[in-house]
This record gives sequence, structure tokens and C-alpha cells, in this order.
Amino acid sequence: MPFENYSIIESTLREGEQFSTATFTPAQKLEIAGILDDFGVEMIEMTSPSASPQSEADIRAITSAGLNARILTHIRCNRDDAARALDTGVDGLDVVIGTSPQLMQHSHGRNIRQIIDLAADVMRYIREQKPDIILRFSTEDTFRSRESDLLRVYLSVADLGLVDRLGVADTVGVALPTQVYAMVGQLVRLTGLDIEFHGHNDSGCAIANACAALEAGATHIDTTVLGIGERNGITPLGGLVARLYTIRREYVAKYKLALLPQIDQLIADMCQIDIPFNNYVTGSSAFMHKAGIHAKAVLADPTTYEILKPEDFGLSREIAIGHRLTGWNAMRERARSLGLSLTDDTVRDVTQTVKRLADDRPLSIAEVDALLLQAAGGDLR
Ligand code: HCA
Ligand code: CU
Repeated sequence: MPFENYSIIESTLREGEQFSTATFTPAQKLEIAGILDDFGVEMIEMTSPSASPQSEADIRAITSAGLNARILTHIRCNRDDAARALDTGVDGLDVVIGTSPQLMQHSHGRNIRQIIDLAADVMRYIREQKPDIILRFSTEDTFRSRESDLLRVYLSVADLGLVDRLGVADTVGVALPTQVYAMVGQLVRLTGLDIEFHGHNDSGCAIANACAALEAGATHIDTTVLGIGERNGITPLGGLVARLYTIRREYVAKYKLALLPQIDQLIADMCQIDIPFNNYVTGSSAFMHKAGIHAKAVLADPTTYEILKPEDFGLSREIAIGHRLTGWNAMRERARSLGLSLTDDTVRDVTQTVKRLADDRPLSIAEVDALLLQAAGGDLR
């Protein structure tokens, strides 16, 4: 069952730190890890201790914070990085090396044979040091790598019998869901190992690709809060949750969904950005209904135009009424909520007035309320 047994690897403290305006203080990292843990993510990935002395100290602080989530760190495929990471007390290591022609030439200069040998050496070294550590091996830029190269690398690493998980990374956001499905499916069939998907969002497929990976049998998906990361980031936590919720709400029942607005706002504040207006679940317009016919139907039954229930996320829907597309059902509902009992004819009259005035400019809710109150005064006379 593809969606029933997956884990989120929350990488706001690794990939997310690579976002243009993200520089989390030690206290902020603890706060982020704490709320993500409370939300229920299974794993939290942190920047390599080799990145800087503070990065190393931060890993140590979080591994000793007593969280339920497993703490991972993300390292390059070499013994030095592995040795430093092993010393921090993390639960797992995510090891990565580039396999696309672009990265082989410009990132590390090794060919496929050398990558295979290096991977074997580093995996053996890690296992010798810590037999119980959770070990993942990933190729970077998987989807611009030659398939024959990838299979050689993955199969030789799998044959070592040392890793728990293989990672597939759409580093430049180029993959289509069909390609992700095919690649993940192939690795599941050939290796039987857990498979992780990490997808960038350069061309807008990060969530769809994560979903395709799960459909093909992936067991782990990388996310960051709001999708922050290099360039325009990766699969957003809230977007993945929204996607899986709409397939079947039970698939995300293990998470504390009502924390999502607070989590998104926390990261937006720390990175000095706004939550995008059209963000999944937490965007300002995510549960805003406007046109009269939509408002009428939603008032009768919210499922007519809502696939996610705002109350499951601690949010509520809004019906915009001070505009030219407004309808009298929404206006009647507003009058009722103000405790006014207006005849249908009066409500229709006010609706027409609002439409006429709003042809010039939208009306604030206070202005609409004033018109309704005025009409009520008229009715009462
Ligand atoms: C990076 C690249 C990476 C790694 C992903 C992974 C990518 O910034 O080091 O290890 O699964 O997008 O390829 O984030
Ligand atoms: Cu990445």
C-alpha cells in the first residue's frame, strides 16, 4: 500500500538552511525541531557538521533534546565528513554524491567507477564505526544522470548489504512525475530497499513528483516548511500533507495538522518572508470563497468547493462579499450573522447596491455591514 507506510524527512534544518534568507540561530533551530517533532515528522535532517563549528554544535544540541523524531545529518561521500558526523550522536547519515555528467565534471571530478569504489569505502567505514546507524546513500542530480550509470551505482551500493535506504534526488527540478514513478519503481523492484525522494520545485512538480514517488513504492519523502531551499526550494511540508490528505485523510492522520499554520508562520517570520497568498492550506486565500454561486454552494455544503476542511488545520473559511461578483445568499448569511432579520427582497436590494458600488471599488466588510444595518433600520420602521 503506497501511502500507508511512509515517513517524512523534514529538511528545513538542512535544505531549508540553503534558502536565500535562512540563517537560523541555535535557539531557532531548537524551536523549529521542537515544533516539527510535535507535528509528528518521523525524521529531521540537519546540515553537515563539516559546514561550520556552529552547525556541529547545533546538531549536538538537537540530538540531546530528547525528541521523538530521528535526527539525521547530510554529508558528502567521504570519510572525513562521515567521521565528524558519526561523532555528533545522530541517529542516521544521509550520504550523497553527484552522478550526472555536469556534477561529475564540475563538482567532484570522479567517474562512475571511482564513485562506486568511494561509496563502497565510505559505507564500509560508517558501518564499521556504527553498526546500528541508519544509513542512506543517494545520488545527486539523479534525473540528469545516465540511467546505466545510475543502475551500476545503486546496484553496487545495494549489493554491499550495508545501507538501509537509497535516495533519489531531483536536484534541479527537471523530473516529470512519470519519470520519478519509473525510477523509484525500478529501484524498489531491483533492490528491495527503502527509497527516499528529494525533489526541487524549479518547474512546479515537486509535490506531484513526491506523490508519484510514493505511488511507486518510495518510503521516505523530503520536505521543508514552505518548501524553502536552494533557489525556489523543494516539496513543501504543507503541500505534501495537502496532497496526501486529498487522496485519503487517514494518510496524514498521524500528524498534528492544526500546527501547520503556526509552523508555516514561524518559518516565514524567521526568514522574513510572507506566506505566499496561494500557499497550500495556509495561504491567505486558501479558504476564501468569492463568486456568488460559489458562496451559495459553500454555505449550503462546504464540500462543494473545498477538498480540505479548514477546521482540520485549525483554520476557518471566509466568504468575501463586498465585491461585484457577490450574491444574495452570502449577503443573507452575513445579515443573519449580524443578528438582522431582513426579508429576501431587502437582502436582494442590498446585494444590488453592493454590486453597483463595487463596480467602482470593492467594499470593506464594515461598509457592507453598514448597508445591511441601514436596510434593517428601514425594515424595522
Ligand atoms: C545538496 C543537494 C541535494 C541533496 C539531496 C539528497 C539535492 O544541496 O547537497 O541528498 O537527497 O537536491 O540533490 O539537496
Ligand atoms: Cu536539494
